[in-house]
Amino acid sequence: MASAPKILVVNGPNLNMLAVRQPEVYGRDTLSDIEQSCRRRAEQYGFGLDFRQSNHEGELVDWIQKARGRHDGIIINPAGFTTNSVAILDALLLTELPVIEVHLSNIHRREAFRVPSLVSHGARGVICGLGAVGYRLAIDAMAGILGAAKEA
Ligand code: DHK
Repeated sequence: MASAPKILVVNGPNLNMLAVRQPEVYGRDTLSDIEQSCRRRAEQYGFGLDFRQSNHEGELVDWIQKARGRHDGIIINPAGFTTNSVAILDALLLTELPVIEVHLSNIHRREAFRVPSLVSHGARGVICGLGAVGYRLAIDAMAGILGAAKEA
């Protein structure tokens, strides 16, 4: 039997502070709450899930690079690196994996400096403004991309 598809969920800087950090913007779920809900959704599809967060660009780049050949898709909230990290975009591109970009808040309704996203150049699709639900929707979308949607 083929091994279960494995999804990497990568979270950028300050997302470890969810629930404390501007809850009116980013919501009241902790990152751990979001991780648990992603795990439940991934299990429904039979996906393995690696869920990570770092405040350091190089660490994010290392994890993304290593996903090549090890994972089947990447879901990323690049947070404060969205508009400025060529390194993260390049890492995503070199993986040749399907990428879905997620933002908790609607970055298009906020300050002008939060757009445009560089990461979007490497993303199959973008979900933003739906809060923590956006992560679950990204897993649903990834299931569709990987052809696993019917099995859930
Ligand atoms: C998270 C951040 O930390 C911000 O830097 C982005 C994004 C928006 C979010 O909505 O999840 O601008």
